[in-house]
Amino acid sequence: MLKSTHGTLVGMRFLIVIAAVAATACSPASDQAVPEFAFEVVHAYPHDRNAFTEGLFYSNGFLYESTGLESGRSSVRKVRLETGEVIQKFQLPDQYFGEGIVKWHDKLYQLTYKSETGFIFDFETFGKKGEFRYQGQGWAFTTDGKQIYMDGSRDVQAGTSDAEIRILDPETLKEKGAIQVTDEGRPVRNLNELEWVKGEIFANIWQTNRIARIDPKTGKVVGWIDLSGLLPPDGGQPVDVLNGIAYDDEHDRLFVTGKLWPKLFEIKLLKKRSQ
Ligand SMILES: [Ca+2]
Repeated sequence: MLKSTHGTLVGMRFLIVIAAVAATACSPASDQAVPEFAFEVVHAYPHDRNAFTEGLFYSNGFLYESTGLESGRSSVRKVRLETGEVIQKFQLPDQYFGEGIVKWHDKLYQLTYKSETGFIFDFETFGKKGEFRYQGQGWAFTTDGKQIYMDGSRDVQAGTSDAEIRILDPETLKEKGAIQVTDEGRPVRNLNELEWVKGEIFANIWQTNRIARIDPKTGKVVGWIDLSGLLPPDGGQPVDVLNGIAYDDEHDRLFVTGKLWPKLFEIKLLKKRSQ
């Protein structure tokens, strides 16, 4: 009996070792490293260096931009890509800090930083049509044409955001789910300006020069884009961080800019050679 039990235990231990080896083989840490991408500038365009860019998307030949900061610096703008000229603008009341924007049919939705209040505008005229509420801070919006994706900054007092992307119903703007975002098993926080690009969500990591490429089905980071050196220091007015991604799906053009940057860039991604 004892021998038999011992034999079973040895057998079980062997099986556990096999299972542990198999689990290690399948663990994220032993997967191939997440690919890194560098960039090549295709074109540089002028950008309003007083625009504290918080939201950006492209639609039908124009850029749409949301700017932040209080005291009259927050706005929604329609911008001519080639010249950076602001051709239409809605100025937010002084107490609001503009954040992410997204187009939904004939409407444009805008988040604000800590007011837990969003605005609904007419897409063509920027006439205000209503407001909506949400929990926590508002950082970023994007859409795949089916639903709306929002950052995960659920705590209005927090200095960082949670490692997730909220999914909203595009008509009611109520949360209907969330994507937990991980990089090789580790949570990825501070997902700022978002953009849906060919089935992935691109996210600026706040206060870095990096963009995470996220698979929305799994939440896993499937690539990192390193934009260090994109904006060379010019010795003039100080600029803030990289923030702002827009994608033109008709012509497959990817645009990026930053807060108070004098330029907006069309870039192409280059896969870095493995280290
Ligand atoms: Ca965007």
